Amino acid sequence: MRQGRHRRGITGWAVRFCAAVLPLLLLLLGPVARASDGYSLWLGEPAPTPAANRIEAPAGSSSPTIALAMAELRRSLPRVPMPVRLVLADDPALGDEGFGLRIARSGKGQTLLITARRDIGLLYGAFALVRHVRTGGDPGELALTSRPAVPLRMLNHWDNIDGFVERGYAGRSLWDWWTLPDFVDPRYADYARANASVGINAVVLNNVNASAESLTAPYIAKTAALADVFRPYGIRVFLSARLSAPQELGGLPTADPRNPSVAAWWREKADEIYRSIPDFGGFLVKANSEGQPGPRDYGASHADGANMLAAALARHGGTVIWRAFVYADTDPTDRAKQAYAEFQPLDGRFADNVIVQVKNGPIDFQPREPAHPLFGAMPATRLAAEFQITKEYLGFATHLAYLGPLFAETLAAPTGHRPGQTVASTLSAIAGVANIGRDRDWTGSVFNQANWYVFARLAWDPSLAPEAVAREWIVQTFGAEPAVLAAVTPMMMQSREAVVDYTGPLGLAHLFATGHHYGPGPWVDDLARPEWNPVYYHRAGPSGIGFDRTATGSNAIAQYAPAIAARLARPETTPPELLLWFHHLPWDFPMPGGGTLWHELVRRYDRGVATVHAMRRRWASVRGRIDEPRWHKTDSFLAIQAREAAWWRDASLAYWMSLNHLPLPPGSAAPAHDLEWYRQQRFPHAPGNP
Ligand code: BDP
Repeated sequence: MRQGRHRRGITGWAVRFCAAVLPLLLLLLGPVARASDGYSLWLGEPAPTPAANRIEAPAGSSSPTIALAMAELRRSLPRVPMPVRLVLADDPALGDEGFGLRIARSGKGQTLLITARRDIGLLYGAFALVRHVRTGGDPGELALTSRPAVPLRMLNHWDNIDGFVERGYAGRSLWDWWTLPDFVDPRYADYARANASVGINAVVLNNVNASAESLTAPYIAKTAALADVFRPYGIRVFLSARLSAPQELGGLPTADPRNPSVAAWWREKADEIYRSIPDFGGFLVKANSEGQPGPRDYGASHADGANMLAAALARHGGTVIWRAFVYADTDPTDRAKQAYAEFQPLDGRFADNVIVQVKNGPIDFQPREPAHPLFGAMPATRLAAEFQITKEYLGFATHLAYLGPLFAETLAAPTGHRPGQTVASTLSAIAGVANIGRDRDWTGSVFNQANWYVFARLAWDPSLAPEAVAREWIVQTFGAEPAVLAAVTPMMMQSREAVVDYTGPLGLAHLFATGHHYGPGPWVDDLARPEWNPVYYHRAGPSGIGFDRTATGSNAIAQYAPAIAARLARPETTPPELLLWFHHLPWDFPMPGGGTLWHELVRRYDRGVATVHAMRRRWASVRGRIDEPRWHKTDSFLAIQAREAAWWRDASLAYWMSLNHLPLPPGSAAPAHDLEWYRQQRFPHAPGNP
């Protein structure tokens, strides 16, 4: 007995010793990555001595964009065993922005050719070549052409001119409006380079909840300074326009788009902007939504408003991007139906240089939504899909949620209007609400950089698999170690579904606390407008839960093409992920896998929390293989996420149980606190809340 105790003692000591010393040894001996503060994004730290490749410029042509392509290849291309030549060639297959990468063989040996019709294609081709080689591709095997699926690939910044970023979790605005145009921060060029590396070609600089002041002469001069920086990178600037600007700035008595003096004011404003910014992209407009002014204030339609602005921009080649995200407090119907109800009847009435920008789902950037019914339903109108890259509803900057699967899910969704038609195939533009701020790592966490990256890669090519993009990002961001790829890929791929599971499984949505949207508030029922309250969305009570959007309820399903509507009409044929989005069901509704709806709901909450724990374990396993600053910050954030996933689960279950009075299934832990405790949590300083 004594001996046994002694042996246990030695074992215990050895375990403690190993636990303390082994990580240190690993750190000293292991392939520790170079420290990074995240500033260089996926583009990598500059090599101490650049590879001595031979790079040949295109004959007889030179432009700032080509100079950037040459500089990028010199700076970032690892050593390749042949010269690289940039060639401008009029190959229609390449389109305006596409490029080809291939090997030309001659008596003198091999040359790696980057071909494009325009200089921007050469820059994109240069970045693609660097990406190919840095992710392990063989330069000797290159034979590809690539052109973007949609002509406009944009970031929408929700930045106010006072530096505050609405729904921003990465610090203050990147644009220092105060010191522009005199001081042009070198960071603006770094931003443009990052965007060009993944094919972003348009940026809206200011918040959709716009201030008219952005359109005054001083701000036009500031915008022009940014446009000058972005131009060689192939990026055009747009501004959000406040529809009441003719009144606020011009002193007109009205902003009715049908009024000739209003139209004249916008024409002159457009002329003024184009004098400083000849390639100005145009205006983004949020009208008659959440209190913004718009044509409906005057009984005019969205088409009246958009077409008036379009006329002002048309002679300069500009575009109006008009958002379909509208809902009005005067409209008592299901909020999910309002955009379609207002816009679909206007199909064919928008000018050619108008694009209607539709959020990915019918409500508001929730962790999961069905695709918006407008996609495919306005064949005579150019449409954009709008995604949120910033994680307003997915845990801000601290929760790890790789959004590739979310973006891809919408882009690949069938519209049902034509055989084989997907959301992606209906688009003229793809927009993402940026997650970028002045934080050193740009996006508040290293993994949020992946969301900027995957958004842009999918905007270029919606058929890319999110997992392949994740792997490509991991290798460029952390290096090519197999152990890192093996641990980080599943972390990323499971992360978005984990957030869905612990915040709103089975199609529940909008259960967030008021205003800041940080943390759970499914019980909130006291806000002025019905659709501001989570109880409006889940409709839970003693007998069941979910929003009936079938014919017996709001009949929102009738906005989808018949084949899709027919499937959504019955719970049995509705994807379980969207069940409670479309159906109100009894708590004991039998689920396909056996068990009741209540048990399945709890199982998913538990699964969400468990996945975050698994993510933490995987991250722990790569300690020492990723530089300490980025490893440590992510580790701390995962600890926050684990705590908050449990908080979401517990608060939600405590609330559902207060309604259904059902016990938890065996093995599922009781919430840590009573419901009242969760209801009392306050976060007055949560970031990003206007
Ligand atoms: C909501 C945000 C709000 C935005 C709005 C929009 O909470 O800050 O202004 O979307 O897209 O999700 O206009």
